[in-house]
Amino acid sequence: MKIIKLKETITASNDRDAEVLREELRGSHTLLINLMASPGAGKTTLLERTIRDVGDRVRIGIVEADIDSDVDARRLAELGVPAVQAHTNGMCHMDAGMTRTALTELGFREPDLIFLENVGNLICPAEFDTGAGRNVMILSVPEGDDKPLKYPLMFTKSDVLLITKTDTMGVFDFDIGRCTERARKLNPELLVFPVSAKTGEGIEAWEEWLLGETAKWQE
Ligand SMILES: Nc1nc2c(ncn2[C@@H]2O[C@H](COP(=O)(O)OP(=O)(O)O)[C@@H](O)[C@H]2O)c(=O)[nH]1
Ligand SMILES: [Mg+2]
Repeated sequence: MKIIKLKETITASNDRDAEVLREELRGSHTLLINLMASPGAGKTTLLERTIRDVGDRVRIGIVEADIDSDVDARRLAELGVPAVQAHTNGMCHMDAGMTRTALTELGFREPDLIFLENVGNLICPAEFDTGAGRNVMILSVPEGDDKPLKYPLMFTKSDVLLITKTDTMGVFDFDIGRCTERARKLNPELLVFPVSAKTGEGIEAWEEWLLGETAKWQE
């Protein structure tokens, strides 16, 4: 497992760089998923579960972006998938240039599906197009169902909302219907999957979507 240090990209247009990267990924039939959420929402746990469940059907690669540490990339590399840990030099997001550097280190032509676990927070990652084919965000039950009201941009930019830790629903006042309604007001196309990475509840629907999307990028 490699650790790389990134610098913010100096570029005329991140959006254009992201488009170019997306096209290259399309050309190599690799679906890049940008996974965004706050710290502790359950990104790495969901990836562990997903790799265990579908890792024998699609070739998966991992880019872990963090300000420091390599614990997440190690956790996932232990499952036998290629993983790169990217350190963002204090920055709270990944841009397209940083993503390209990390993907080049990983080797992005081999995998069918690459997850970029973006830096944990609900604000900055949503502001930068990484070049990913799909944006997926996680909101965990303990965070509360009002988050679409407070952090609208990420809900607007995402294709999928995973509501995780549904096994804790009895302890927290979280209303899935209310959360979905608030999120869909911002983004009517948003797909919502309530899941628990712990019990496996709802995971099948997420993995079915994932395999379907990966197959589309193989065409
Ligand atoms: N009860 C419960 N705990 C979870 C679930 N998913 C993750 N966790 C816990 O939440 C904490 C943070 O998880 P992690 O995957 O490291 O979050 P990340 O910072 O978003 O990558 C850990 O203690 C996990 O065990 C879940 O579905 N249910
Ligand atoms: Mg993590």
